[in-house]
Amino acid sequence: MTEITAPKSPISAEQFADEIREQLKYTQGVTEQQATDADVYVAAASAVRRHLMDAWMQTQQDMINGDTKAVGYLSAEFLMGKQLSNALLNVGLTEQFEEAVKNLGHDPQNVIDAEYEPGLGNGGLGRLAACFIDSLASLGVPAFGYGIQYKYGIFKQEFDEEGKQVETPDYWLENEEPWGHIDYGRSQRVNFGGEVVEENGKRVWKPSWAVRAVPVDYMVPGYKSGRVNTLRLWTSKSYDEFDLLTFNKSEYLDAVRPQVVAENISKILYPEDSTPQGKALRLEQQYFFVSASIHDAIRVFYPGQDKPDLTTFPQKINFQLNDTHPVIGIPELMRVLIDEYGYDWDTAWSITSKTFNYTCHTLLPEALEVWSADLIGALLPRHLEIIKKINDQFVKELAAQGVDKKQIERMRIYTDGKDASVRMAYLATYGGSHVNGVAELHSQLLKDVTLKDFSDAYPDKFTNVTNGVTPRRFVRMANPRMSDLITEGLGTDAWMSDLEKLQGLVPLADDAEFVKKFAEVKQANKRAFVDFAKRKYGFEINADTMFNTMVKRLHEYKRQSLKILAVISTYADIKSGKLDVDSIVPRTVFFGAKSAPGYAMAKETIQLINNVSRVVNNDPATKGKLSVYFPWNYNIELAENLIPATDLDEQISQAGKEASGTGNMKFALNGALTVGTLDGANVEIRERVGAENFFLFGMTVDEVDALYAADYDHGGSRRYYEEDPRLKQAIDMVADGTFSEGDKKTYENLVNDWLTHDYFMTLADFGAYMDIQDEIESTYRDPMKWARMAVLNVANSGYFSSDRSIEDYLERIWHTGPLA
Ligand code: 26W
Repeated sequence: MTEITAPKSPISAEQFADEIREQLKYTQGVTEQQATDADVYVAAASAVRRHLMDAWMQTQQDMINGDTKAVGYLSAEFLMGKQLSNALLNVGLTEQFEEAVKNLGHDPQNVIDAEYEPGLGNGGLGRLAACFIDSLASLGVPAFGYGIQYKYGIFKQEFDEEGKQVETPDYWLENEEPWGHIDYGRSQRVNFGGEVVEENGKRVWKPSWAVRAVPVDYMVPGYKSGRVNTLRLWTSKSYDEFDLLTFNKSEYLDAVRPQVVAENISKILYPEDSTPQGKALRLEQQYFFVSASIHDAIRVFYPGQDKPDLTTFPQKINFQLNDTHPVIGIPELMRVLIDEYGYDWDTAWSITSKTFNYTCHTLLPEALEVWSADLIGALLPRHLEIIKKINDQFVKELAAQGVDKKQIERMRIYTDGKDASVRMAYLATYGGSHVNGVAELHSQLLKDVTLKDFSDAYPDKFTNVTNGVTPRRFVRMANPRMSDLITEGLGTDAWMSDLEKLQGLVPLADDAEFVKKFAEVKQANKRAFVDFAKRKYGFEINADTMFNTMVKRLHEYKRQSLKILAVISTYADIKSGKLDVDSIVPRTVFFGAKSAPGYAMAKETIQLINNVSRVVNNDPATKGKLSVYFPWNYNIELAENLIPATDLDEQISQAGKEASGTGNMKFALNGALTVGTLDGANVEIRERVGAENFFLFGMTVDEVDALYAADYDHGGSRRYYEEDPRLKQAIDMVADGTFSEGDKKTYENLVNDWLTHDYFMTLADFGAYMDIQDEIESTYRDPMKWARMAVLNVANSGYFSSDRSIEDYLERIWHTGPLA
């Protein structure tokens, strides 16, 4: 097998070892002999940063001096994963690192493991932002990621004895963090509160408090592009570090209060996905990072200018709004242009509406943020005035277009009355140039349902950009064995920056030798995962079983409950003797999922899965042929280890609910087959890999709608329970205490919901889901057939590279490209 040819950097392993020694001695003050794995990690990271420094500076200069428009990716979340391996790969030092670290007497894997994974995101939306900035840098496009450096990322998940989720704080900055560079000189003032007064015929905001936004800069190295972009994450600090007057009165706690309040803003990532909470602190966070970023961009692109010509701003940078979270940026840029730089309304509007674009990442109406006008008024009174004025202009514009009154009422950005509120998705749609969904089906549903009125009034604004994932992290780094085989098969590693090249593997699906090697790689990955899971979780997993995985946030619409009910049904059949355990395909089912801390139904599902795992894994009746594992604290590291080892991936959301999914892409690219519904990007994956290489089941969007129309969610589900004995048996087993040591109350809410409501139609899809399992089993019994299908999944999934997504954004939305 040919070795992967990492891009060679001009230095040798020996030189790299010397650089690590130098860091250890002169920066960290430890001798080579004393150095722990963690010390070597910090030293290696610092050395890598130094290697990137020239390219980073050059990229910034070229961006400021050239005339290539930049992209500002505004996102409340960046779920980056560990940085060291990725940086080594992109800068071409992977091999030197391994040799150098061995020479220093350390195991490279232990050094890599010493990095603490930052969890500055909830799930798909945050990870997409991380993939996108990797692709932007790899394509050489000048770009900033702008976000928040939360002190506490997504909570760490543990399970208690009863199998319940327990959340503990994730203080990721506990140890030295070598990647972020804090740059006090680029701080920005961010104001809040107060009132707006009339002065010389002008509206003037008199804020009542302010915080200092301090940027922490992360380098974003492109793969083989020689370009290094910037991820600028803001952290909040107080201006009044110490209120001396109060302190002199010896009221110590009061004296530090302003500091505590200010630092609260970037203290914690909200762990809710899907359902926003209208909390003041959340709005403060949003305004905090967006205001700082806008001012930062003006300073970057008009350095040292007191009176910059900001009519050119949209030619300098376009801001992408990653969901509604940064949408307050629209009134903020209006305010900056009018109040701070003296532009008239129309000029300001022309600049603003050309600067922003909006990506929607959801289909759940409850996930579209709506802020109470009172809250915005109290925190940002001038912005509320501007929003009202935008709304007035909008309403007039619609009336002039002949839109009827009723429709205009439905579309209002600002709704009057007692519960006056601001709809951020509508503000974003009106205030920006383009709106996009994240998969074909999702973009279509946005136009047809969620934002239909807007699509009727502004059809040209709407477009689609199907999501993608970075092949560097999720193929090359996560799956080196398969990557080597691909490189061998294609005779080049150019696929890593042009993933459509994987198409070249299609003929190899008929090469028995190649398919056999492919199956061996999968088996080796499974054994490697068994070792990893033993070390990390103490699990004893049998690698000679089908690895069947469902990893994603825990949400009812994603339907982890469908999967666990299917497992329970099989278990029940084994117990009752209906199913001969020796006749089934041995299977290991993996779950990974965090639930929002306040989401009761999701938490009950977690508890159920854990207890099914406990009961099934310990029952001699299953003879180890059916097992369930739920490694806690699902994160990027676990994804990188589990995805390459997976045979069968679950993408079983109710049709019309998952905007895209990106896990589905990672699995297909790593040679797992998918069992899935026609939802999100599953539709496009199936089109590309071929219907015959995808296990499709379940209702379509239209069938789901028809069932709602027939009042399914008001008692309709019960019929399925009564008519399908497999389903009845499984639900009864949950209800009768089998998975709660006899207690019938534990899963009461779940069971009641299934039988009376079941909004996401788990029961209605259960039969089809059980039926497809037969096809899955018989396919798996033919290992070469399965492996051939897996090869075709890999070969035809090159489209799902985030490089392609970014190319689409460049062409359809940003209209810019690489630096000259
Ligand atoms: C707290 C409010 C809130 C609301 C929605 C927080 C976060 C969200 C996100 C939109 C949730 C999210 O992560 N959406 C996912 O975005 C991915 C990237 O586009 C898609 O692949 C997923 O289908 C979508 O659920």
